[in-house]
Amino acid sequence: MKATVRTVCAHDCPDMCSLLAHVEDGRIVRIQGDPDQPFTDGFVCAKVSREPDLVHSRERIPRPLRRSGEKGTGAFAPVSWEEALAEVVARWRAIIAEDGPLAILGYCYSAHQGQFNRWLPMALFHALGATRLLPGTVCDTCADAAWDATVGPIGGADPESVVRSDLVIAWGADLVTTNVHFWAKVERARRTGATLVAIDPRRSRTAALADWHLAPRIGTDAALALGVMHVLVRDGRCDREYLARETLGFERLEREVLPRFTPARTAAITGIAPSDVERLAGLYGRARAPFIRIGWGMSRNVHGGQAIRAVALLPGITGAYGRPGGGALLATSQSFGLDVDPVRRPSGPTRTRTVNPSRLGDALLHLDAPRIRALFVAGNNPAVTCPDAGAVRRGLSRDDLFTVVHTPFLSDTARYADLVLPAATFLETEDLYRSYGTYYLQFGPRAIAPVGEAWSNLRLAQELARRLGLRDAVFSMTPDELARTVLRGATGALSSVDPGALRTAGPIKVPPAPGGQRFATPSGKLEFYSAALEAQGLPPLPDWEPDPAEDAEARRWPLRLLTAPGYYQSHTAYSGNPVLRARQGPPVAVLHPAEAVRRGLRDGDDIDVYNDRGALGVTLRVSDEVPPGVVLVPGQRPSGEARHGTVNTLCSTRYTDLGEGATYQSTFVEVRGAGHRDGGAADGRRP
Ligand SMILES: Nc1nc2c(c(=O)[nH]1)N[C@H]1C(S)=C(S)[C@@H](COP(=O)(O)OP(=O)(O)OC[C@H]3O[C@@H](n4cnc5c(=O)[nH]c(N)nc54)[C@H](O)[C@@H]3O)O[C@H]1N2
Ligand SMILES: Nc1nc2c(c(=O)[nH]1)N[C@H]1C(S)=C(S)[C@@H](COP(=O)(O)OP(=O)(O)OC[C@H]3O[C@@H](n4cnc5c(=O)[nH]c(N)nc54)[C@H](O)[C@@H]3O)O[C@H]1N2
Ligand SMILES: [Mo]
Repeated sequence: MKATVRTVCAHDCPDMCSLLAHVEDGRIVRIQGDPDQPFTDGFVCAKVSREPDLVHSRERIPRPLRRSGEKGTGAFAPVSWEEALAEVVARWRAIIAEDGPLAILGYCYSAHQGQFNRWLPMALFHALGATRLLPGTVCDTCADAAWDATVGPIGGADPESVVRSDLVIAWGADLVTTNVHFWAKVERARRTGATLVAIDPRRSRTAALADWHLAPRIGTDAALALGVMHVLVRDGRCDREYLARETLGFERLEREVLPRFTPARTAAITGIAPSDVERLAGLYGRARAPFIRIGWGMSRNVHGGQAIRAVALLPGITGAYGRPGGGALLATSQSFGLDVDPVRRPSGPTRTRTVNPSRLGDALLHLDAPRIRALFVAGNNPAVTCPDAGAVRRGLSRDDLFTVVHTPFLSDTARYADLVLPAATFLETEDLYRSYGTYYLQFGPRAIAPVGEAWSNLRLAQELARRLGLRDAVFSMTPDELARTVLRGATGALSSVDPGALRTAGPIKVPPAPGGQRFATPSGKLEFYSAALEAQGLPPLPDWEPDPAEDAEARRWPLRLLTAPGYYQSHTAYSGNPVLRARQGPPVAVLHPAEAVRRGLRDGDDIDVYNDRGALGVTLRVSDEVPPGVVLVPGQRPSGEARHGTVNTLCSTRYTDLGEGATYQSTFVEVRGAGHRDGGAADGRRP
C-alpha cells in the first residue's frame, strides 16, 4: 500500500514546512517539501529529510517502561499501558489527597508538536490546579517581553517580503542553520542587489556567507543599536515625520540616552571599530527597505531584553517599518488571532503557584508547602536543555519524587523517570499547526499509525483527564472539534476560515494587515519610551549599562561561553537518529588559536570546559570562527555523547533583564587539557 500524505513539520523551527510524507505499508519511506507552499517552497532541511530514520529509529521506545534500578541509570522493565495508567492515576490521586494538587508539576510546553498535542497536556494540569509551568523561559520569554514592550504583542514583518528588501541584517540569527527557508528568500533578494550583513559574535555559517560580518562582544547589541541611532540622528537621517506620527518617546531617547552612545564609546563597549559603527549606520540610513531578522541568541544573556528592544526600535528611526521589504521580524505567532485559551486553560483556578523552567532544579529541590512530589514531562528534555542542569538532575534523583516522562526516545530526563510512556511523533498524530516564523497555518493529518505502542500527547492527556474525573469538553474532543473551538473565537484574517474545510485546505496564509508594521503597545505606537516597563520598575528607555555581577564573573574566569543551535541536531530532538548524530560529529568546544596556544592545547585534544557549577569533557576544535575570550559549544548534546557532562551544567539560573528568561550566554568558564591532574575534573568541580 502506497500513499502520499500532505502534512506539516512540527519540529521547533520558525519555518514550519509543508510536507509530503510518502508512505509504504505503514512506514514513512520519504519526506519531501510540499511545492504548494510558497515559503517553504518544496524543500526540507538536512534534518527533516532524514525524518523516516527518526520515526522508525531502532532507538524508539516500543512500550511503557517502569523503573527497575536507581534513578538516572536507565534500568527499566516493560509494563502494559493499563498498568502504567492505573499507577499514574493512583499515585496522583494519593498525592492530591495528602498535599493538594500543587504538589504536582506538569513540565510540557512546546517542542515538536502542533497546537493540540502541545496544549492538551497543559490543559490537564490547568484543570487539576497543579503547580503551573511558565512556558518558554529557556527559549523566548525575554525576547517576547522586549518585543511586546516595544512593538506590542503582534507579529513582525512578513518573511516573504524580504525579497523586496535592499539590505538584510541577520542580527543574532544563524539563518542557514535555524531558518533555512528564509535564507533562500534572502538569497533571492541578494540576486537583485540586496546586501546581507550578519551581526554575530562568531563567524556562523550565515556570517561566513554574508557580504559583511560584524562581531560584537556577546551581550552588547543594545549598545551597537544605540550607537547606530546616534549616528543616524547626528547625520540627519531620521524620518522625523514617521517618528512624530508612529512612535512615542523618541525625544527623550534623543536627549537622555543617545548622546552617550558616540561611535567611540559604542566601540569601547562592543569591540566594533568606530568606523564600522559609522559604516553600519550609513548602510542602514541609506537603505530603501532594510529588513532586520532578529534571532533569539542575543536575548539569552543579562542584557538580552535591552538588546531586542534597541534593535526593534531601529526601523522606527528611518521609518523602515512603513516600507514594504523593510521592518523587523522576531516572530509572527501573535498575529494569527487563534483563540487557544479554551484549549489550554479549561477549568481550574485562575492563579496557582508557578515554576519558571529555567529554575526547575531549584523548584524540585527547594519548593515547599507543598513539596513537588509528582512531575510529568512531555515533549521536553530539561535534564539537558535547562540552565544548571546539574541541579535539575539532583532534583530528578529525589527518591520521593514520582516522575512520569512521555517521549519517543529514552532521553536523559526519561532515565530519571519512574514510568516512561512511549510518545507518537507528529507524523503519527493529527494537529493544527501555526508557524512562529511565517504567516502560514495548516492542518496536518497523520501520515502513519503510531509506531509500536506509542500514544500521542493528545490521546494521553485526554485519557488521564477522563480517568481523573475531569469533565471539561476539551478532554473528549476530536482534532476537528478542537480546530473548530480555536477558530470559533478567532479574530482577523482567520475569522473567515471555514473550519469544515480546514482538514483538506493545505497551507493557509494569514497575512499581516497591509500598510506597514502595526503597533499593539498601550499607546498604539512604537514605544521608545515604555510606561509599562517603568511601572514594573524597569528602565523605560532602551540603554546599555555594565552588569556588576557579570563583570565579577568575568574577572574570575577568562572565557565566556557561547552556545548555538546544532546544524544537524535541533536541541536533543534528533539525538535518536544515529545518522544525524554522526553527521553532527562528536561534541566539541571551539577556541580561537591564541587561546589554544596560551593553554598549550591543540586541535583534537580532549579538554574540559569547567566552572564552579560543572564540567564538560569534549574534543577541542581550534578555529578563528570565534574571537579570543570566547569558547563556543554548539548544540545541547545528551550525556553519553560528550566524554562527560552536558553543557548546561555550566550555566546559572540567573534571569534576563526582561521577561525572566534564561541567560545561557552569561556564563564564564575556563578550559584545560583533560590530562590535567590537580583534581576536580572527574567530579565536575573546580579544585
Ligand atoms: N538546526 C537547528 N534549528 C533550530 C534549532 C536547533 O537547535 N537546531 N532550534 C530551534 C529553536 S527552539 C529556536 S528558539 C530557534 C533559534 O534560532 P536562532 O535565533 O537562529 O538561534 P539562537 O540560539 O538564538 O542563536 C543565533 C545566533 O545568535 C548568536 N548570538 C549569541 N549571543 C549573541 C549576542 O549577544 N549578540 C549577537 N548579535 N548574536 C549572538 C549565536 O552565535 C548564533 O549564531 O531555532 C530553531 N531551529
Ligand atoms: N545552552 C543552551 N541551552 C539551550 C538553548 C541554547 O541556545 N543554549 N536553547 C534553548 C531553547 S531555544 C529551547 S526551545 C530549549 C529546547 O529544549 P527542549 O524543549 O527540552 O527540547 P528538546 O531537547 O528538543 O527535547 C524535546 C524532547 O521531546 C521529545 N519529543 C519529541 N517529539 C515529541 C512528541 O510529539 N511528544 C512527546 N511527548 N515528546 C516528544 C524528544 O524525544 C525530546 O526528548 O533548549 C534551550 N536550551
Ligand atoms: Mo527555542
